[in-house]
Amino acid sequence: MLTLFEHPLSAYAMKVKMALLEKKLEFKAMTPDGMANGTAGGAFVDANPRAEVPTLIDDDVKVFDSTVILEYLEDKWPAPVLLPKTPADFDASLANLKKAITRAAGLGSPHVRCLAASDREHLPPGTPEQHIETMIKLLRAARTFAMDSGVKLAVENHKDFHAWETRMFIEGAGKEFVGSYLDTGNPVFVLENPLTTLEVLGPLAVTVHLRDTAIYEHPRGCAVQWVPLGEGAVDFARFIARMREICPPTNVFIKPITGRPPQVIPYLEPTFWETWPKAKAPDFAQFVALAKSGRPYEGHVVIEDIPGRTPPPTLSKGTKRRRRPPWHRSPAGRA
Ligand SMILES: N[C@@H](CCC(=O)N[C@@H](CS)C(=O)NCC(=O)O)C(=O)O
Repeated sequence: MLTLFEHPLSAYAMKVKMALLEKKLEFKAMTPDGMANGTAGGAFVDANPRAEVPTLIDDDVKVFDSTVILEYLEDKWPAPVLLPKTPADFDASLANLKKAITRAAGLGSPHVRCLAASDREHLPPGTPEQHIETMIKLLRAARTFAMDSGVKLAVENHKDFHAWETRMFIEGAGKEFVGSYLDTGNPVFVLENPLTTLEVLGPLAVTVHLRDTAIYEHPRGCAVQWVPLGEGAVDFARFIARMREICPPTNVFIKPITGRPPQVIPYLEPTFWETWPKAKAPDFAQFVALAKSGRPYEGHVVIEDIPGRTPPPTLSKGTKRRRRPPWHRSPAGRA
């Protein structure tokens, strides 16, 4: 079970508790002894050297900083997604979306993040064209509600659809109330160079999230691994310059998720393409060019995000350090 070190009066901890409850995840909440007076210790400080709440323990994984915890939870339990599993689930998906809009409006947020389907392997039965149709129908069904609430739907390009497919349902529904939550870590999982994703979705961006990827050729295709920003193959100088030209004014976030092993994308195997029947050759060429330009990650790396595996104690310090966002890893320390 998940353990959350928290304090009932901490707004940071409340953020995390809301996410845990919303995702219906079981967790044990504990208020650590000795907080804020320098005497905290034990499992709490072991998990978070900053001795701050919230701190989350998920078996071997220890995560701190409320925003990083939210990203961890969303990454591991991405729910609820928009695309209904069956036609009978359409109304439940719409109700979920409306609930999310209501909450965003209640918090004063101009956007609500949405996921179409999380990843390609878990799309419901049907063709990509049918899924795009369903997405348009679902989003349109929430149009009046979203517009009246003053909230724009920000659909993340995840590991589910090519950028041009995502653009089809955003534009098909109506860009006056749906936009792109543009993420640079996911494109490689849909065979795209993040610069291609930017070209396609940039003009619709309502928020931009930066993540870097090491990518390189592999006998079965290529391998990819999320790495700290600036240490992978993505050309961020070019990305930001182009973003300035084509994106509407928007906030840019740094969204670190590292500590995972490299993952092979076996595009040299014919069966791989069954999932991607309409991939576009020019986009794929840009992706292959990126893979050819990159190389394996050679920085010190502790792969900790593997279920059932505990990093040896000698590595735990490095693990903690690398899990911190880049600005905490700077020589100046905590920003
Ligand atoms: N950036 C952190 C801030 C967390 C934070 O400041 N927590 C406070 C309680 S609201 C805390 O634990 N303070 C204890 C201390 O500073 O010793 C987050 O978002 O989680």
